[in-house]
Amino acid sequence: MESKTIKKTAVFLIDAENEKREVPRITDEYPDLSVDEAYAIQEELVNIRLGQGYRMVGSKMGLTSHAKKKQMNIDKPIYGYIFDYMVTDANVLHVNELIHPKVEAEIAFILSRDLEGPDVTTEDVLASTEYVVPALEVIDSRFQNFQFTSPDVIADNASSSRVFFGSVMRKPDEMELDLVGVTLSINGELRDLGASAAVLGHPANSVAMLANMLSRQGKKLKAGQIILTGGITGAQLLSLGDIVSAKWDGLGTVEFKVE
Ligand code: OOG
Ligand code: MG
Repeated sequence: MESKTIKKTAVFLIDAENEKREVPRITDEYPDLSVDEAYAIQEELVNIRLGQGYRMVGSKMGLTSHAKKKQMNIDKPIYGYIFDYMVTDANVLHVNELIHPKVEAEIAFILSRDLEGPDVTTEDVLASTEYVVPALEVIDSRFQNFQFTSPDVIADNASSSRVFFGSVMRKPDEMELDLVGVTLSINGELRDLGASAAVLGHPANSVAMLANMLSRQGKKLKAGQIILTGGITGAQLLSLGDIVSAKWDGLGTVEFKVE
């Protein structure tokens, strides 16, 4: 793909997000779009956001659990980035800012030191983690009907949209991080549940995989960054008026209202 087309496609996706408009898949027009080209579009999109003055606060892994892979019919993990405008302190999701949001329960890591691949291990991640926090990620694919192939969703910054963090912070050695039970409820009704081992056997494996994937692009994970490790359960579609509440064993509760 020519660099002109990469730029044009990144702008197309940014416009869709800004205008809250679902758009056709990139692969409808470019069926041969490769994973590398898709990450090049994502990188362009990230640079446009940085150029607009937004700050990158972290990164995310996606499609790391069986539930998510099955739901989206894609079997390889992907990554994307989280910006400051995606994180809110208030427990409110403004649905009129989004297209067709879904929510998923995750565990997030904050690093105490940089992690640079290749060959980053789970032990390296645990030894470099300042703390873990619970997170509800709101994903909002810019593609019609929330349907896409792997290169499409990579180009679309892994559907990143909003994130709500919990206030409980734990050191990784304070808990069995692969045995964190989580329940996800909407309007008091249990919608899904799981354990954190659903994420690649251990959520720290997801961070290690991300560090190793980034190293192929000469990039690394930086201290202080937030890293979302991926939905433990399938994502749930949200509607106006919903009250979302998730509980993590040992990590408390995160709640928000869809307004
Ligand atoms: C892609 C993003 C997936 C996760 O946690 O698995 C993701 C999507 O499903 O739209 O964030
Ligand atoms: Mg996610």
